[in-house]
Amino acid sequence: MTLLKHHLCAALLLMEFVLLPWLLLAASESSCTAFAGVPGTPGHNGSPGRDGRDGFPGPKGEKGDPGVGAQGPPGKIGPVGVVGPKGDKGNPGTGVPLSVQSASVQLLQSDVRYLTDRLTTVEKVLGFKMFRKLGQKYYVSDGLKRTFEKAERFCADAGAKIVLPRSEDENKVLTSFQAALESTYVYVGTTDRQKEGHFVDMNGRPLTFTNWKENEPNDHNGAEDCTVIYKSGVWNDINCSSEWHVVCEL
Ligand code: MFU
Ligand code: CA
Ligand code: CA
Repeated sequence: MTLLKHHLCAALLLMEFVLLPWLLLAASESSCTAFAGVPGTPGHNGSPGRDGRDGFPGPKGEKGDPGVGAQGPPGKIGPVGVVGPKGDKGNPGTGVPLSVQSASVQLLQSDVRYLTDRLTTVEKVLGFKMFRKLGQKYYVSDGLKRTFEKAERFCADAGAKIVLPRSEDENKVLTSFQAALESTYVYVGTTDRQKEGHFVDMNGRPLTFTNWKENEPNDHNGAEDCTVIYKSGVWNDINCSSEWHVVCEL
């Protein structure tokens, strides 16, 4: 009986981990004798323990450097100032009546015409090799000799006329010009071609100034209808086909 009970306990112990809980309960209600077992192999190392608690707070840090923030935006515009004092009374106007203005414009136009004419004349003068000025007149020459007819054409082409002194002063200027030309004679713009012995200017008008040499004009050989001026400034009638220096007046 005792052996049977022993076998039953061993069987119960064997099935302890595989039989249903009620079998385990039935075994524990009986009394079984224990046997000392063989010592097992040592277990594996356990898993690491939990992390320790946080340390105490460190000492307080040093004070930080001052901030370097950018300059802020400009402030709002100030309030409107008080109204200034009343200005002084204006000066009288400079306007002129339209009629006066129109007259001024006409004067200016007249000045422009005059200056334009003078400039045109001066530019013509500058085209000549030699020139003299007396008053409003310019005397010009290219230094060449021509017959009276060609002299007329030469001066006309320059918008001028063969020189004709109308005063003592003009006669003197022509004389000095003649010296510069190293000329014996210079043609003067007067003839008696229309009426023998009756000298007129190139427009057919009678002369207001003359400076004839003594006994001139003499119509020498009945063939002298043109006029020249000597170096001394006196005049002589002479034939028109001879070539002499030419001076034109502008
Ligand atoms: C005089 C002048 C003539 C010419 C002649 C040679 O006549 O009047 O014009 O020069 O001499 C005598
Ligand atoms: Ca004559
Ligand atoms: Ca003569």
